[in-house]
Amino acid sequence: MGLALLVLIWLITFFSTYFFAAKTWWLPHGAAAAAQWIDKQFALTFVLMGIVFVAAQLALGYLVWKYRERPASGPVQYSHGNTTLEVLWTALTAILFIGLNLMGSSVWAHERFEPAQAGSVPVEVTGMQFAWYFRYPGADGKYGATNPKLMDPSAGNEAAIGLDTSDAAAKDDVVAGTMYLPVNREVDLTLRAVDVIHSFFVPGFRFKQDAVPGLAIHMHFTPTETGDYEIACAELCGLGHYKMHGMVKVVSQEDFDKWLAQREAEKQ
Ligand SMILES: [Cu+2]
Repeated sequence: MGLALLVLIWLITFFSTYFFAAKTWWLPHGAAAAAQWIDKQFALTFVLMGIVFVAAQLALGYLVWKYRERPASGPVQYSHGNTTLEVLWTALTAILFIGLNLMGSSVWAHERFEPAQAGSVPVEVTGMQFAWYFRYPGADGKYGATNPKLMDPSAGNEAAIGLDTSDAAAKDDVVAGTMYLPVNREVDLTLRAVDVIHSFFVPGFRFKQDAVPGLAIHMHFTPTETGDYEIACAELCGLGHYKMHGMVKVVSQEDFDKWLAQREAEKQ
């Protein structure tokens, strides 16, 4: 029995480590400025945790086998444990955990606490059950007023987020169900949620941030390659959560300007 458990534990360890090492299910290609830093941090965390995981599981299998029940085994003795060892591994775990957090915090803090560069593209993201809407402030650079009483989700776009068309600043606001972004320009994001907490997750940009009702959360990032990128809601937000899906289209500055001008024209 001891030997069977040893083999089982080591086999589970081997296969679970193999799928990570072989990158069988891995992140898509990173297409944002911060992606390489986030991937480095991600890889470092995985390697360190992988070493701890493999060592602990190998030791577990070995000890299960070593202390198996044998005919000659005496009565069981209870051990108090080893206080020095307990203090040591608790301290090491704390150092590892806090250290990795400190190392990774600078990339996140840069996207969160430092303001976006001058000349960045302002986009407001609104999450609602179960869709994403993207608002561009237009030529005046100002988002117009919204009013919850004017919200009509079934009408989509401007009406869905309750844009108050009587507000002068709202006249040139463009609202779309697909996010268009120009390549290599920083995006100044404002995240809002209508009903419950949603999470704006673009795996290709390594970007994830909760959208919380009552808060306007500012973040910024820079897409570096043109193409289509999937948006997922990463917060279980209700029955339709699975279909709360969207697309980011990263295009050239020229195509972006053309698209925005076309949307402005459609509004008139
Ligand atoms: Cu959601």
